[in-house]
Amino acid sequence: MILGKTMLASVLASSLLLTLISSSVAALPPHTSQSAAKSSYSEMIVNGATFSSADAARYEAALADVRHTVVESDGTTYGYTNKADADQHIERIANEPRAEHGGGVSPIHFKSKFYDLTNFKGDLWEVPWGTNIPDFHTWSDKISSLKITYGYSGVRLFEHNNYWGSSIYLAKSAEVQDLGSRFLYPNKTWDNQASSLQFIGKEE
Ligand SMILES: [Ca+2]
Repeated sequence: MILGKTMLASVLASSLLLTLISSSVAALPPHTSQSAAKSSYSEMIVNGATFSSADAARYEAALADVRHTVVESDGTTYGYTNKADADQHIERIANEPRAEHGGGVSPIHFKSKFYDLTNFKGDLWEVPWGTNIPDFHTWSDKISSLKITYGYSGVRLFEHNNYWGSSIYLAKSAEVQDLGSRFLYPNKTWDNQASSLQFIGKEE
């Protein structure tokens, strides 16, 4: 096929455009933690009021004191300023009747999945039920999405080693495809932040 001048020019222009696009993509640092205000925070209930992120700056201001997040199995999310209030909520979830999980399957067979990238992609780390991890080592500040697959209990992630700092509790069956949508502090999300993990609940 012989290209006319106009067509050739247009082919050149689009390949130039592609070059520009790929170089700007390549210029982004890997695993950007999106520290700028997000426009897509998950809805959070604090003191009975529901906050959504239509206005990220207002959301961050309203939730500035929230340190502990509780995500129920259906994704409903609560924020607490005091750890004791979050503890109480988590205990309530952990003590819910679990008749639906009968059948004698030992929880030891359940593994939760943690991923380096969003949308359950990238390096995968599987953690069997009941293994508290005070220090993620190479997985510190790395998790970007997760699936809590245990039938019996949830998992609480902490910002720092040794179950210290802010926390986010994820009930059984909770999935988070992008921790960048989970508020940690103003200008900071849970993406690439968790450093230790505790199991909440007991084997039956
Ligand atoms: Ca990551």
